[in-house]
Amino acid sequence: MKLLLTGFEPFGGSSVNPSEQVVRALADQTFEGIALRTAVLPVDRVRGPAELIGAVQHCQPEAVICLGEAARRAAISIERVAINLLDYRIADNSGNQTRDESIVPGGPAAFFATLPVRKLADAIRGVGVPVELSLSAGTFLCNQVMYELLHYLALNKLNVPAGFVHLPPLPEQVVGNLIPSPSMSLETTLRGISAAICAISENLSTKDTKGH
Ligand code: PCA
Repeated sequence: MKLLLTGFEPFGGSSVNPSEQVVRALADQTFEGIALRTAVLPVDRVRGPAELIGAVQHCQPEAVICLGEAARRAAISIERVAINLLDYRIADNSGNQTRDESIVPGGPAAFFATLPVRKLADAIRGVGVPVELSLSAGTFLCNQVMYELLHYLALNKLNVPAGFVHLPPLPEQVVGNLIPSPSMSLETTLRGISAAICAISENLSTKDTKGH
């Protein structure tokens, strides 16, 4: 099974992004029965989604998991839905701060993830890693790439399970915070995402691709 796993470069003044580190670490690992393809996307309103769609066209994956960082999340968060709204709370790495715009004018209000989200959550919990199903991917770039990916797959009638998973920050990103906020070690996050990858592969081999 060919699976595309993506992360994002650092943004918002941080020098690291756990999603980039997870993608780079897992790119060197072998998963039985899985051909893993990886990409690290720029935090740029135009180039981020464009590079993701380009990677999908190039790799022709059978499943796609996009990863990103979410501040203040205490668990790996499997996103159930992407909404057709850009309302950036901070600027992207190119200085764009889009407010109150649609991602695809006239497009559907929302798309549900087509990954088997409940099974992924069970698999992550099964290896002892905190996980939740999330009802909002925000209104920044992660929601945007999830929406654009699901829109592209739907438009092209590609039956490829796809979705987005937000990761808590790494401990070194929050250690200096005056108000304490949650984090997760890279090792723990890697264990959870590895379990999710194996669960998708098992689910695809049983041909049950029920999403939300
Ligand atoms: N997180 C941001 C964009 C890049 C990332 O890793 C988000 O949650 O939208």
